[in-house]
Amino acid sequence: MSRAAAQDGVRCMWMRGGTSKGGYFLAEDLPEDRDGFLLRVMGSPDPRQIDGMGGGDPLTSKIAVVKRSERPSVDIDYLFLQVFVDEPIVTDAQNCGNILAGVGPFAIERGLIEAEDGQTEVRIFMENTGQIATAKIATPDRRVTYAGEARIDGVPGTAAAVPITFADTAGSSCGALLPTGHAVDVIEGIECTLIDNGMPCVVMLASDLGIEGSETPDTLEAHGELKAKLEAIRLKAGPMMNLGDVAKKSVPKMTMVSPARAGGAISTRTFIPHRCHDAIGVLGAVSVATACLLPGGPAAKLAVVPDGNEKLISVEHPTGEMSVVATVRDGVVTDAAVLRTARKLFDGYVFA
Ligand code: NQM
Repeated sequence: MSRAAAQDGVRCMWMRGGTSKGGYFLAEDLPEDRDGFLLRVMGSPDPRQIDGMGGGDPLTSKIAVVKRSERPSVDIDYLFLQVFVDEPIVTDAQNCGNILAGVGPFAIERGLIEAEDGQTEVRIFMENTGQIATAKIATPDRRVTYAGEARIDGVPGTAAAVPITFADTAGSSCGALLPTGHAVDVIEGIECTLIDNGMPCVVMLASDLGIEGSETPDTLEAHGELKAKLEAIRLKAGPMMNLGDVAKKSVPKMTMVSPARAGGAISTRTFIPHRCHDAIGVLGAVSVATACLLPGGPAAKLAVVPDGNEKLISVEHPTGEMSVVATVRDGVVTDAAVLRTARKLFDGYVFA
């Protein structure tokens, strides 16, 4: 740990992005021993992260690293880092569409992008997967505002809308939408769809795993037999999805689907991969929504999907739903849009 990072602190903004929370840094501000520094910042490894900023949950132990982009037609580059809570691991093996919601506002606030009067469109290169997202940020009088009327499930109150569009996310980490070439693979006796439309996910029927699919995350986290079965499937799915040995990786995510209960397309419970998500990840929801469109796959057996090329697929989760608007051409999802919000919580210096 450099003495400066420990004693003088490092410039950092803490933000809620969607249903996640974490530290946002300019790439140039991070010390050389980046991972050691971030573990100290979060207080990992420790289940409570009591000696750091993390909240004892993978969803509040997240980092965005942002810089001005040198790529054509792109404004900024965003690298997402997951800091494990109870292991000394910092990984870039996954992307995060929730933390992404804060990246545009952060870049404008740090002066990397000049705001328009009203709304500023920010094109973001997602370094983890090499793809581009476009976020629209509310900027009345050329200043970021976080206040607004948009509501997303899993976050109390309302905030300024941050609509985000993803294009060409198929095979983001696995090289292909269906890395095995099949809509169904049987692993440990369970029918699985191994899919990556922005986030590597294993999609299974909740009923095949012996659960209803409406249980609370706490109930599912206490279900030792279920967790052992999911991990056995995950460790086999990893190499099949071109992810290699996933024992120490946060992908693939494990989603169990059941019939929608609140008028949506499908209901989900997702392990990410060892804790059960209170909601569902953004790109996780895009991948699950895409799985709903695969004839013969477990999700398509249950999903209620509208006709037409612009499909609103409401993915239900433990604290509500996430609406994915998928554009479908010739049976292929070409792009997907979601609505998120973000909030600046503090701006200052964090000490390691
Ligand atoms: O899938 C949690 C989250 C995520 C990831 C996770 C995410 C996404 O809710 O794009 O947002 O699956 O680890 O922040």
